[in-house]
Amino acid sequence: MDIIAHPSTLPIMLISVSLLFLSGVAMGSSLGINYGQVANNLPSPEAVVPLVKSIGSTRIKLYDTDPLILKAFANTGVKFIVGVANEDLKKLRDPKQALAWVKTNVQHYLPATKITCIVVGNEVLTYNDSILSSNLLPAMESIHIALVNLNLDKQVMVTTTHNLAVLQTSYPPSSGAFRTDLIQKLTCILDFHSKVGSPFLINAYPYFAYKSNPKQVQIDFVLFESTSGVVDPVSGLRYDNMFHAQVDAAHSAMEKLGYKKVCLQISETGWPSKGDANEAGATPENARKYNGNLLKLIAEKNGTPLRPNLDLKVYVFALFNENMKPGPTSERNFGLFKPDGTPAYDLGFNVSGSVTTNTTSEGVSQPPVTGSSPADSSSSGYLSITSDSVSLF
Ligand SMILES: *[C@@H]1O[C@H](CO)[C@@H](O)[C@H](O)[C@H]1NC(C)=O
Ligand SMILES: *[C@@H]1O[C@H](CO)[C@@H](O)[C@H](O)[C@H]1NC(C)=O
Ligand SMILES: CC(=O)N[C@H]1CO[C@H](CO)[C@@H](O)[C@@H]1O
Repeated sequence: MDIIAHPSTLPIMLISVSLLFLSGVAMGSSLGINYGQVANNLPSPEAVVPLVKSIGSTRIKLYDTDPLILKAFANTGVKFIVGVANEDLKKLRDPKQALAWVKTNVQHYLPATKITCIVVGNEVLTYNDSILSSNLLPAMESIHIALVNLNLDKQVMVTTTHNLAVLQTSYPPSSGAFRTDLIQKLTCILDFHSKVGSPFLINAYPYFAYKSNPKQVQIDFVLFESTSGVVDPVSGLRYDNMFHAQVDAAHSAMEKLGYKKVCLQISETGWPSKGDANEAGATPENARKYNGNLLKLIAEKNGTPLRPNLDLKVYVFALFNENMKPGPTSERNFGLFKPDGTPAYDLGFNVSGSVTTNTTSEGVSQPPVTGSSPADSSSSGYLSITSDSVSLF
């Protein structure tokens, strides 16, 4: 049984989904979080700045180049990854258009806003749209050449994101292999990464594997709470969570094509706190366990069984619940925070820095710091919807 099934039901995130990189200051970790904007009730980017700071974020990645966000985060030291929408790939394979795009959407904000990477298209290859797919690498190349011409290629990387479904085989992890019909394209893309030194990005959701097969898949294994784990019969490596198994399946697939040295990063992962009746596992408690355990894992910097020394970069999906996302209820409930800035559930981790209680220009109240212990100072608080200072760290 392929316990690491990839649902083709992965969220359609064509537009305006952005990513935030969290760096747990207290833990010295490097965690990212998606800052999606498919919603009509989110706070203004200015109001999001303190929220991001409160959770120790130092990196943000956008699927677009939202000027309001890029301006709001100027001089904050936060590093940005910005995005090109799939529908713009066709245009941007033209080097002239790519140069104009980079000038307007990247160079314009430098150096005040630290844009470090451009994600060209999201999950393009798994749309099975041959025209869209054929524009992917040319667009990546044109944007890279534009950066070279502007002398920005050393500070701004070019990449794209892939759905885990680019894998044909994902279990056991050592058998990880790309879909045969995508191997040619992926080889060229990996070759590009290898040449320019940019990372290969995968969106990986153990949640979907669980949701599609809740009777067979052990919840403890997907929530990082397994005690026994699973041994890969070929490599002999023991996996105690599905996330690492998915990541190493991708590592194996890359290695099979000869690209062991290209750096793999996880551009999206997460767990919804709410779902429809038929969406097993979508609860606040499971979301807290998944994201909390993930944070802990990343803070430990132990790498994966196959790559024990890897400082894996992971971006959690998402900063906010997004009320305009289509699909089942879970799609609108992946956020760590509600649109008003209060936690969507007991996040189980501390925040550093103060969170303002002032009302924003849009009338959205910023979260009060709640649940602080009496000894807590006003400069640091525990962001929790419970008064119980449960913390994983
Ligand atoms: C794309 O093609 C693959 C392989 O033929 C198939 O398994 C998958 O379901 C298709 N996905 C979509 C979204 O059509
Ligand atoms: C989290 O914050 C609370 C309240 O300030 C504090 O008591 C607790 O020790 C903190 N936990 C960690 C792990 O920092
Ligand atoms: C308008 C408003 O509520 N302003 C407050 C913002 O927060 C500072 C610091 O707590 C207060 O001093 C302001 O009065």
